Amino acid sequence: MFISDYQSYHLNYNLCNHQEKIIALIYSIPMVIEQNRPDFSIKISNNMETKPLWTQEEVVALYNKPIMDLLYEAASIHRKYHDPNKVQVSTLISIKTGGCPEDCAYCPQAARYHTNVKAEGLMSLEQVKEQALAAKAGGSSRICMGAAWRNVKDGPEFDHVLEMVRTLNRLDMEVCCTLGMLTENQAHRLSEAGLYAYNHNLDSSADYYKEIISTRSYDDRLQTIENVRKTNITVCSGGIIGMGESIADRAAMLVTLASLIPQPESVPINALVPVPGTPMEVMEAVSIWEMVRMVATARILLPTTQVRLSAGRTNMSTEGQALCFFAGANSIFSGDKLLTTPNPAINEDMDMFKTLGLVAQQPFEKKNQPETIATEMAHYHDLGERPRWSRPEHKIQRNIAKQQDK
Ligand code: SAM
Ligand code: DTB
Ligand code: SF4
Repeated sequence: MFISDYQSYHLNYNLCNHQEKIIALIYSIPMVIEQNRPDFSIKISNNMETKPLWTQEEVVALYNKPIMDLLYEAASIHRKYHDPNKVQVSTLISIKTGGCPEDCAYCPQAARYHTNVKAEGLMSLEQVKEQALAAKAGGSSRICMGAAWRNVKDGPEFDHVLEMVRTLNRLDMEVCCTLGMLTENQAHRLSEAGLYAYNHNLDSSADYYKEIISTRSYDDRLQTIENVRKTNITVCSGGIIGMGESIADRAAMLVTLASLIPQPESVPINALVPVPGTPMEVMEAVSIWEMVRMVATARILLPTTQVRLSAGRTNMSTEGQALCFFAGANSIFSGDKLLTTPNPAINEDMDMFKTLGLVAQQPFEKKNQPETIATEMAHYHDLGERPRWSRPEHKIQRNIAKQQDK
């Protein structure tokens, strides 16, 4: 029902484009009905500025446009939907670092790679609260708690994370988590605790994904996003550029993100941080022009989304970042550390905001603060879930080839 309503809107749109007025009139009936339903009107407005169904080829052409044309187009859309001088500021807290069983080729926290990251257990509530308050004092409106987990398992550790969510929501900050794969019941439990956003990145195109991760599937990722969508939690999902993917892969990833219904409220664009000891250590840093093109293309496909300039800012000048903000980026991670790698110092970012005349977005400007439901009143409980998800057999050929080159 949900999908077919949306498809009937697309069909209607395409028919109108082809001037098939009589047929369009017939198909417009469900659209008119749907427009009176509040949630569907959000979906329409999410896709209004963009061609509803972008093809990968069209997006590649957009990405490759002369930079002035691309910037003009993206900035025009940006100004229509957002205050161009306002930037949302999030701070990451690594609540459980390293020792992860997955094989994500970019990640310094994967146990199988030999990086400088030391595995640590779950952080205490006091430490998280202290770091969150410091971030709030530094102008941050959102905390994103990251755990080096493959997926969430019910039990004392997840209960502890739920308590962290309750605690931070009481600080009147937007609370986000990135804990790996999540079942629908777990998503509901986070929602009842007062979670504002859940980050789960697609990371790459479905095709290129096989080159970077073999321990879980792309469909697992989409399923987790779908589970989050069944709750009141907003979706944060994006990817990484600079892992050896083609422009067609970048376009395909954006098409997948733009086709989610509704589109993600937040899309982080990360430039790969090539960490020594990971299979990606040899990758060259992405150029600022690739970042500008990726942000601009994301902005055009995702008009109402907050596009976040994420990992990789330490390599970018103020001028480079200014171009990204002009192209439609309106969110950053602040704080001198991401999860395990460096990020620009807070005072550098404050100077940049001052130079560019940017102001920080206040918490809950885009959506009301979620209510924290006391555990005794909760509808969703610990089911003892220890989901297996998929375990694809695929081995990453590309990394083996790289090892042999050495
Ligand atoms: N373990 C959870 C998961 O994978 O969903 C959450 C934490 S994981 C570190 C969150 C995201 O950080 C990844 O999906 C990836 O996009 C990003 N990331 C990790 N290492 C990175 C790197 N070296 N450079 C850029 N982004 C990176
Ligand atoms: C996202 O897209 N990027 C952030 C956050 N979401 C979790 C993480 C970046 C991590 C960079 C590598 C590190 O610091 O470990
Ligand atoms: Fe583990 Fe997440 Fe890193 Fe993959 S990205 S290795 S799942 S922490």
